Amino acid sequence: MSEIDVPEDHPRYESLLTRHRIEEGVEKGITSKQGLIAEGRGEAFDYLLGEETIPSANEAERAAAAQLLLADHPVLSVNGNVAALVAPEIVDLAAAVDADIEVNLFNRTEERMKAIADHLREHGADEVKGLTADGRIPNLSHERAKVDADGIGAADVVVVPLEDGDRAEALADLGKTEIVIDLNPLSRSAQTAAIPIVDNIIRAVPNMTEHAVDLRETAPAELAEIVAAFDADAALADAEAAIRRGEL
Ligand code: PTJ
Repeated sequence: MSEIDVPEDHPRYESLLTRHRIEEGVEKGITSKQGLIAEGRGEAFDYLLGEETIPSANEAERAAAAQLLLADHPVLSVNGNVAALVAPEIVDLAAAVDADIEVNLFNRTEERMKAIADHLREHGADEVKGLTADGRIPNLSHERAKVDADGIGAADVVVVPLEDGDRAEALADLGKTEIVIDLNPLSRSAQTAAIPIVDNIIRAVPNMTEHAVDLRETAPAELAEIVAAFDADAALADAEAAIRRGEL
């Protein structure tokens, strides 16, 4: 048995585990109630994708790892759903690619900011950015625009999981290279990303870390080739085709 009272070989184990973590996140004041709805949307797409990492998503995760290793100042953005689902895995990815972790919320309240930062620290994060909030993303309303000037504000590459389209677009407009994790290939966030990863975050983040560990000794020129060979439009089209096949 595991952290939920369901055997790990249950066919819907991952999905039930994910729901359980999101519920716990809401109870702990980490995840917003809207996060429950976002999770439901994600689950529907994951179901149609066969609840597995399709090959084009694996390629995206490898390209994302290469892009993060090449970055001068990579930042992993964490919201209430991400913290509830993959806090230890985010800490591992940050260590593997030497990235900052920043809490960045759509529904920002100081209580949730603090609860998420504490949760990340409990799972091994040394430093959590986002609470200083001395920077702004232009063209977004006040609370949603807050970032740390020396975090997302100064980042060249940002991982933005489960984000709404407005913020993903506003971040991309700032000239940041955006890696988006989103199960909906048609979402604006996925469409604006330099590297869209159409996969469940619970599979995507550990797989990115594995790729980063494998690529750690790779020369920058070769990493750049991996990034250049990745075709975002083809990956999105492939994910959409996989979802359409799942509908039949
Ligand atoms: O914690 P906050 O205040 O920052 O709020 C976070 C949410 C997620 C509520 C907010 O960003 C939001 O409303 O997001 P959306 O617009 O519902 O978008 C979430 C996207 O993530 C949707 O396209 C979902 O399909 C996708 N998604 C949901 N769960 C997962 C997912 N993608 C990958 N893995 C998941 N587990």
